[in-house]
Amino acid sequence: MERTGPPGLKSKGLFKNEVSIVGLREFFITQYRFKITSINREIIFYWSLSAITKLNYMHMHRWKMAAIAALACCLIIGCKNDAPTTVPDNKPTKQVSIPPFQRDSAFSYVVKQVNFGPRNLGSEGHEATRQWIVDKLKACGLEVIEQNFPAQIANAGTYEATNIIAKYNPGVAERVLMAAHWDTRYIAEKDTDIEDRDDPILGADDGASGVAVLLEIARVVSENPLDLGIDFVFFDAEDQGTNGGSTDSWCLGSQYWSRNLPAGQRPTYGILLDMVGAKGATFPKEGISMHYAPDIVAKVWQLGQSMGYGHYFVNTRATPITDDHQFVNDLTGIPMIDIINYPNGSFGHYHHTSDDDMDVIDRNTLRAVGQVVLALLYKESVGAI
Ligand code: 1BN
Ligand code: ZN
Repeated sequence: MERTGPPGLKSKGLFKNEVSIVGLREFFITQYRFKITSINREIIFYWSLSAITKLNYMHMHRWKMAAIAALACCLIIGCKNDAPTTVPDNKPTKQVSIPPFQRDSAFSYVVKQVNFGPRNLGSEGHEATRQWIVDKLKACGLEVIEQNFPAQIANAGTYEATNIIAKYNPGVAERVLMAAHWDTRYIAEKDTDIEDRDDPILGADDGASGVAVLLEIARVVSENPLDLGIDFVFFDAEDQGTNGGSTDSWCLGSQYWSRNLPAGQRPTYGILLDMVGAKGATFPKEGISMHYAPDIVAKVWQLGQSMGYGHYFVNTRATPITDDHQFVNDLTGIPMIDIINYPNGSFGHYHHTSDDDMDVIDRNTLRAVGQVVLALLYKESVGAI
């Protein structure tokens, strides 16, 4: 098993994924103690000042005043050493073993999809990828449903599209929705080369990365059972919209899924993964996620930072992005966040260009996202987060 955690955690000789709760507890205890001791220090300081002033009025001997001042100093310095306190620790202490997310496996799933070619609606790559995703999910023992719907693409006709839904622990009431889009854009409208702008993109990051992380999570949970329901949804027709046109021209799969949600079981919340595989990716706290699901954002980003992935899960805000989570939030009321590489309110240089290929993918980015989501799911399953 890999031992590549942050130095502080590694020095304890524990696996990165085993230590997360301990690390969190220590962090909160330290924070709490610091507050208590600074307050104590202030109280002792002002108490000493007033005592010395009063004694001065009482004409006390200077040596007695000096002794009291020295005692106060000792107390102040003593507090600074953060001696153990009896502060109650209200953080969850339940231990849970979090299995490793295999970055090489996820990376191979990106390669596989890219090798199918562009996966825009009506393409050969689209059909081959649909079948491959379904087969992978069935091989994990998941219950798979193909939800077909007609997708109308502006000026490009109507295509048969498919949301792929896979249920892990279908009988368990407490459920989390995990989603990504599996189609790729039919044009490279931002390409620097004007001649290439009509070509479909490979979508290594914009499409394949989210699917790859979800498939690796499906593999891990099928081999390491947990007591939580997971609804994996692979949305189709997310990326066929019109730039500057109607918002509704994007995210057709999530719109259809949201309008046709079966009655009964509803996931408590959802996480969308979009563009989660690029080198140097950063995931800001995106506007729609913050509007509809600030608690989920806080939970995921704090967890990511506590696991040593703070350089991905950054504490910056990003303007709202039209993406599948917008329609799930608007149409179903299920709070859903988007983990998306959108630094400083803009996409990477490769976005919607022919450069969105394997060269932009970094298996460490895939691992960071996958390991944080896995930790979240396993902790949720025992109520440890
Ligand atoms: C994200 C990645 N999206 C498409 N590729 C969604 C989107 C739609 C972002 C419209 C901006 C505008
Ligand atoms: Zn896109």
